[in-house]
Amino acid sequence: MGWEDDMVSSILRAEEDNIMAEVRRQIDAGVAASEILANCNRGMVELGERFSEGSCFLPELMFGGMIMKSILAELGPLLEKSGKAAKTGGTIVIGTVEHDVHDIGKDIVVMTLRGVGFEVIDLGVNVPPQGFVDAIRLHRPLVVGLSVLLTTCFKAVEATTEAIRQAGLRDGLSIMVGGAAAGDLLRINAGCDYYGKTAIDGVKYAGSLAAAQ
Ligand code: B12
Repeated sequence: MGWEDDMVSSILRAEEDNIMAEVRRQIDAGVAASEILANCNRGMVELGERFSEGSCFLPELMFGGMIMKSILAELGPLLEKSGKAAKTGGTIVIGTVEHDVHDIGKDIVVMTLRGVGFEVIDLGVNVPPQGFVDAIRLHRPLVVGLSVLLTTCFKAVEATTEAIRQAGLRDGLSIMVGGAAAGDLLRINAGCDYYGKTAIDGVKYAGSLAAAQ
């Protein structure tokens, strides 16, 4: 079994010490932070599948979340470091939509965007539509990012884009949506401009908009 599979099984067994030691070993060996994160993500997806089929429960999801937070604390500075030299420019407002408290994927998007030089206003989780509207008025971003992990929160995505439109802020603003529950159908139904499957997709999209300015 390679280190990649070791990481996945450490997440599934909630072996935080093992996985943190492995993360540090891979950093020292020069493996890219994004590659390490992609493997951890595989573990989280499998954890979610076990939860939905009833072979693991909420405490396991919570442990998985806590381990991912520790991993992000270790890898975040590496993801963000490259941004100090980069000059992508532009502001991005991002948050997890109302009634959804999942923030690990959003945090990865935030760190990766900062890593390429964007200024990112992170609104956190459970952000009501008005929270996005107020932040757009204040910061005049190039892009707004919506993260959604629960299918029950699709309505919150729609309510957010609608509130932005009603506030007269939609023209010239790009809205991207992502997170495990998101997809192209949601993008279309909620009137977003772009669906990003991964953090890197979101960064590429924002980068292409910044370059076109
Ligand atoms: C950890 C976890 C939790 C933790 C969250 C901890 C935290 N701080 O975030 C806790 C325990 C709190 C939790 C709670 C719940 N959870 Co939960 N959770 C998960 C789990 C296992 C992992 C999520 C995760 O962090 N993944 C890792 C990150 C890196 O992946 P990601 O978020 O998808 O992000 C990547 C991309 O999607 C993308 N991305 C993310 N956001 C954005 C935004 C933009 C703009 C872009 C471009 C890209 C992008 O970038 C990231 C990196 O590439 C998932 C399983 C899964 N498949 O996702 C279930 C899952 C999301 N949870 C689920 C459920 C049901 C719940 C609960 C309702 C359980 C309950 N009965 O209480 C509650 C809801 C709480 C709430 N109101 O939000 C279901 C949702 C099912 C559905 N279809 O709606 C899932 C899918 C599990 C399952 N298969 O059943 N959960």
